[in-house]
Amino acid sequence: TYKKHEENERLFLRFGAANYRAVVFFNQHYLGIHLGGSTPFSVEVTDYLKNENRLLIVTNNTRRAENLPMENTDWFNYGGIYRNVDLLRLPQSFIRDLKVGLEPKKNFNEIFATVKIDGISEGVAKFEIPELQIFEEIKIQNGVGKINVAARPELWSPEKPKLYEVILEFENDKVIDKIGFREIRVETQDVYLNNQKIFFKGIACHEDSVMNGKSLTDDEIRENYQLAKEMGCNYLRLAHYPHSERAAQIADEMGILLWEEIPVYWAVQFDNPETYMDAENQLTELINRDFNRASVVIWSVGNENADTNARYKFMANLADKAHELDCTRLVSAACLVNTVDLIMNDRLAEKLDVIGMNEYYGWYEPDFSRLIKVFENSKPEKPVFITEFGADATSENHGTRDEMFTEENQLAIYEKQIETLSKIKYIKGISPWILHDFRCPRRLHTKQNYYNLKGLVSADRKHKKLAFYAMRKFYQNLQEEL
Ligand code: GCB
Repeated sequence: TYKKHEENERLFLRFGAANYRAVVFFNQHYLGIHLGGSTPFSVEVTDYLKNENRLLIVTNNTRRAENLPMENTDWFNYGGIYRNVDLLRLPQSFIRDLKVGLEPKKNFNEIFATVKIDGISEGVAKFEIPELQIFEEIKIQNGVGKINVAARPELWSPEKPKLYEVILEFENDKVIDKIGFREIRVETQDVYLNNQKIFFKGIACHEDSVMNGKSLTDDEIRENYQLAKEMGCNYLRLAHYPHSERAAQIADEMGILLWEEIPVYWAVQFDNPETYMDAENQLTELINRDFNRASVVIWSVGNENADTNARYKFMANLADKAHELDCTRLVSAACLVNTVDLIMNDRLAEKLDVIGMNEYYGWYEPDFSRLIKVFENSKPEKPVFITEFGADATSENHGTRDEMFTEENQLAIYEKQIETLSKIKYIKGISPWILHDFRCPRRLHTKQNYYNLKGLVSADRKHKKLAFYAMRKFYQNLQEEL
């Protein structure tokens, strides 16, 4: 039932995510279709409002070869409307977009803001950061405005995740956000956060909980970050699709650096323009959603695909797009080792700021000497992140170091990995696979029982496996060295 609040109000429905094709009808009017199961979208219903209203949303989770992710995923993809749906009551003219950040290469002395207005296209917006004594006006022309302001904010970092209240007002609309200011950049083989070299002590993470599937509560997100912190991490790789927007908001508050990714994952139809559109749209929606989150420092354009010409073109275009949309972050992708020549020579590296690399020596590939060769043979000109390594272990299953699926075996593989990786100077970040065990329909081994068991913590987060402590020790020692 609809009751007007204000004259001339406009009503929108905003879907946090619908997995993975959604068609929206309102009072029997077709309002649109959305593709991509992890990013938000909105529809305006103003023109179709009645006293009694009927909303119909058809969500189809059948994965298709030409979309992303395609049919085969190593996680349980769930389906339906699994994030919040909000009803927005907005004035005739409203703030459609506000992007705020620290202007790069300005000695931390300048803040920028860009604004998009829907409705009246000329006017003046009020931009304020009271704590920094910023009270400015932004001139809006053709629905857009931009300002650069001199400022000296306290910088956001994992040690001190300082956030400022930022307010924008235009006519009768007002948005308030909490925003941190930081600068991330790469120089030769190093990554700098606020001008200081940083090692990314990380862990990968899926969006999956025993109780709530993909719809993690805030407490569950905090629990994940707390576990990562306990392991000594300053960083998480949110694999393999955009996690909820709360994940980045909470990371902003708790001081965790994030890698965010789109599901360009395995056997993508790289030749198909429809597939490219899907990828670029998901990337654009993700960047628009999380642009103001200081915690997000890396956009990943995908995971584990062989270096073919079609794939190079597809992913190079995505990397260019990410750079074009956002010059305040780094762009990366999780690439594969060339296992024939034992070298990292993925051509996509040209387009990336940080080279991500997945490798499973000790698990899928038993011969560790080959990993050592890979590092000897590779001469990357950029920082390398080991975006995955790992091994399955059933929680509390104990045995010898050679016995697969035991915690001791997982530990043995981690120890060998740590020993090898810690000697490689160009490795500037590590995110083993993975924080906790997660549901996975492909994992049919009797030990796995539809779970991927590479977690360092059990699926219910109650038990920490032995390798968790090995990682913790490694990260703690790194701390002292730095
Ligand atoms: C990978 C994939 C990840 C899998 C993992 C595994 O390389 O990127 O999605 O879950 O290996 O456990 O095999």
